[in-house]
Amino acid sequence: MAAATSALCSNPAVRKEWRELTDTEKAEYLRAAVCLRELPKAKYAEIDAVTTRMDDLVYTHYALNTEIHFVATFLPWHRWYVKLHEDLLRTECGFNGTQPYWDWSIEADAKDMPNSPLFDPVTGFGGNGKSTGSNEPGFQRCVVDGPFANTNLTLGMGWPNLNDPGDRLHCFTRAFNGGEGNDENGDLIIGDMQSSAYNSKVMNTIYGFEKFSEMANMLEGLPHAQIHSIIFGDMGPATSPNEPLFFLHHGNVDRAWAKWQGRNATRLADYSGFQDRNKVIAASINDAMPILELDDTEPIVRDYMDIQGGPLCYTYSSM
Ligand SMILES: [Cu+2]
Repeated sequence: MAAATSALCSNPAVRKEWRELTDTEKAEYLRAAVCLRELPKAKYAEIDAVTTRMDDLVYTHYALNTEIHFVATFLPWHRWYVKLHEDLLRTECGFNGTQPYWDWSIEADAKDMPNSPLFDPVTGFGGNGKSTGSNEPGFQRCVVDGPFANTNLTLGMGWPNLNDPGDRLHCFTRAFNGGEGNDENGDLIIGDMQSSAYNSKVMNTIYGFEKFSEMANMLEGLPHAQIHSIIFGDMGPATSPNEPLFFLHHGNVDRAWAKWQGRNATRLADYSGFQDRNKVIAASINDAMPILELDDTEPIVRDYMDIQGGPLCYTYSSM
């Protein structure tokens, strides 16, 4: 324990749950998140579908899909990515707060995901997509309220082409569902949006694992994946950072890992699994993580194991 705590940063930033923010703090985060979607791209000069600063992040996540999901690096890679996004909000959009997270187990325990305050049109991210009456592909179902419904914020990649290389302009959209298909009118069945996949019972099972690989597999495969699936629309495909809630969702996934780690020296160094989905190349804590053009130097897993060591200095309001 001594070795792990000796390098602790002295004044960690506190990432709060969205509901803990004041209305002013919420508005400031939403402002900065919109700002990043309005700035021009700084990377990927040769890729036409990438036009905004946010697209730089979306394209990176999309193009690396199979290298960063269902492989060992899932958790450290997304820890790095959420931090990079938070840094860009600060350096390029004047954000003066801290990355918030979304503890969706609160909605799950209440079986009330469709009415989450995060979908509030004024103090949140807007709600479910709605039919627009348009015949134009990509514009038939759109989020129509909240700060991201602005038509100036049309998106260049992803929906409705899902996992095809995307260059089709579309509106920001969500398609809430319970994973049960459509009703007799053709509308998606919402139900309780599969709350049993991400409630506190599931999280306690995850916290109970002894090994990193077991904990990480269930965290990624169950609550993490289901949140993407039940919100759907832009949250569904590999271009999911198009959905602004992506960063609050992954803040919570990161919090779950950090909570599991505690300040336990063994767990802060526990990293295992495979670099590839075929499970051929064993993962090492000294692996460099792929980032394409998004940043100048490839981050090393070792530096992203501890949220209060190395390049990181933050904590969560509830651990
Ligand atoms: Cu991801």
